[in-house]
Amino acid sequence: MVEAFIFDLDGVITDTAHYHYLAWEKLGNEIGIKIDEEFNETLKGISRLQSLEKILILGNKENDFTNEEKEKMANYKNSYYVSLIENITFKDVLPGILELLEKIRLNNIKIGLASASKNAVKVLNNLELTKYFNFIADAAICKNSKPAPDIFLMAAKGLNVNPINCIGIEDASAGIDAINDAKMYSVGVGDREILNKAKFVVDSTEKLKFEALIKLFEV
Ligand code: B16
Ligand code: MG
Repeated sequence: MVEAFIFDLDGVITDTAHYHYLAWEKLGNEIGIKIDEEFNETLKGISRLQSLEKILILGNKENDFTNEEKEKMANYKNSYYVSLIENITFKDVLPGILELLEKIRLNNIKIGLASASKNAVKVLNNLELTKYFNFIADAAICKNSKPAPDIFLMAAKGLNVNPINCIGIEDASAGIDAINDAKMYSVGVGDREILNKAKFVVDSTEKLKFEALIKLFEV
């Protein structure tokens, strides 16, 4: 029996990946590292500081900065990102998500959030979706970020459900690994080849249908 659906945020509920990209691109320009959209794909689901480390490696600058400087750079990126997400509204909810949340709630199944983003609460509020979530796992106090299962396990614990009775939904390969390691049923949204470890994949959020997901889980 499905006890809970646990959602990733960026790339599943709304498409903030582009804003993350614009913010990293701005920082990259300041420190002489060119970041393109293809490279940005590799940052999906990865924490802020891990993303910065990857960017520095890309520019062969991984040994050029102190931890304090790295923190300053991450804060600089985040300030710009936060200014970009100010303008998000309910119109930015991805297709099919509101219907899915409504059906899950109507069926008395719990809903959790397992995002790597420390801005998740702000984004959910701007989308006007907070009321659907029974528990929002806090990335700020999560020890190991995706692909570790910690944030999904934190969500299951907060919801008081058994992980094996949860469906996790993710757009990033690191997130699918996290769901699988948490022993949840993994559903991927996006490219089948990138998400090849997911138990079930759809190519867009509008194909996330409640009845089909419940059936898959119960087979
Ligand atoms: P922040 P998700 C992730 O969110 C993003 O995919 C990733 O690109 C970002 O670096 C990470 O959140 C941290 O975000 O800088 O706002 O704390 O996909 O796990 O919802
Ligand atoms: Mg994501």
